[in-house]
Amino acid sequence: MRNVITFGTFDVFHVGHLNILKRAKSFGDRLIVGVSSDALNVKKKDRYPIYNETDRLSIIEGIKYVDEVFLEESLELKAEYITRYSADVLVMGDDWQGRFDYLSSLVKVVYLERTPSVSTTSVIEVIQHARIRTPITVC
Ligand code: C2G
Repeated sequence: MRNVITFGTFDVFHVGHLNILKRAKSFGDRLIVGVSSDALNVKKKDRYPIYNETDRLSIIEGIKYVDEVFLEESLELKAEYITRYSADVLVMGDDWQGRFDYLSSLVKVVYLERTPSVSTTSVIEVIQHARIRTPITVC
């Protein structure tokens, strides 16, 4: 049994998130996902996610490629999470290229190319502009 672990905020879930989870699963038999807590997201990105951590955990848990989820409380706890979940492979998007090489004595570290042209930020921008063009009138 080969365990794969990956991490992310997965806010405003989109096809780039789905692609990386699908490809991560293909590296083993079980996929375990550390979903960044709201507090960790504030530290990383200086803002709260749109969806709170409870909802993001539920969404990721519901994806068919995902076998187990947990809350990632700190970027510095990777080694502990890897040991706790007996991970054999760590998969990260290549926006993190090189950042987790120090864990390669514990796990095989794999960076996958990000899906082009989609991000949580771009989705938020599209929604903001869509709201300006087509205001909703409630009467
Ligand atoms: N991703 C992708 N393609 C995109 C957007 C995101 O492959 N177009 C990948 C990212 O590379 C990451 C995962 O989807 O591996 C989750 O993305 P984020 O939610 O942006 O993750 P991030 O906030 O960078 O958190 O401990 C590490 C972090 O918690 C990673």
